[in-house]
Amino acid sequence: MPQIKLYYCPKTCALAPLILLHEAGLKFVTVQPTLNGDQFSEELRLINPKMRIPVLLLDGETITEVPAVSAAIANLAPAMHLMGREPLDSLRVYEWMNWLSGTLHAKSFGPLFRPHRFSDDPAAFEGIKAKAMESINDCFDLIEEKLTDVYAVGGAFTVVDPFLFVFYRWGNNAAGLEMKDRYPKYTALVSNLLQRTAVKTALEAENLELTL
Ligand SMILES: N[C@@H](CCC(=O)N[C@@H](CS)C(=O)NCC(=O)O)C(=O)O
Repeated sequence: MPQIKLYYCPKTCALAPLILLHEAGLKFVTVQPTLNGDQFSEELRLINPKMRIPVLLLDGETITEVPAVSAAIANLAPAMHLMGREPLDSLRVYEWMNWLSGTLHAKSFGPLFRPHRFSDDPAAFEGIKAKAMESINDCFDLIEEKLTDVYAVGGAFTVVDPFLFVFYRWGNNAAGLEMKDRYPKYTALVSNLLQRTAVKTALEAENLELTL
């Protein structure tokens, strides 16, 4: 059995790999890095110089970035086809994960949560957050348009679904959007995920809620 350690914090994008670890039925431990205000304390730098979570320690290898961490967990449970069953499904998984990470997370929620990283001028923060909200709305509209099923890819659960779950939660709980009214297909995907034991276990373990 591999030695698995996930650096994790409640309410963050690290919820996606946490769900995947539960889905894959793997034995693992979680570590919550200490916070210094709204930044992680310096000791995380030794593990991940980017000072971000999730970080997966897998038999001594350090893996960072949600798409790579998710793929690493998928590799540990090949029978589950978490990166997609067919070659085209896997391409769709890469397409989703790259866009969710680079556009919805980094370019949209990033400036909403931390506008100070985008300007040194506090007077600019409200404008940055407004632009971030525009981008979040555009991304959610596109997600709603793309979904045809309660799973994002290939009619089956893949690593994309828990990542979509994270952003739905942020849209609902952090950005204050009426997700249920505005995005029926996205809501159906999330509602379906909420029935899964792994999702329930991950949410319960971290005392997180999502009421639809
Ligand atoms: N591109 C990174 C982003 C990771 C990231 O920004 N994680 C957030 C939690 S959702 C974090 O560590 N934030 C701490 C900070 O921004 O200081 C990934 O996909 O893992």
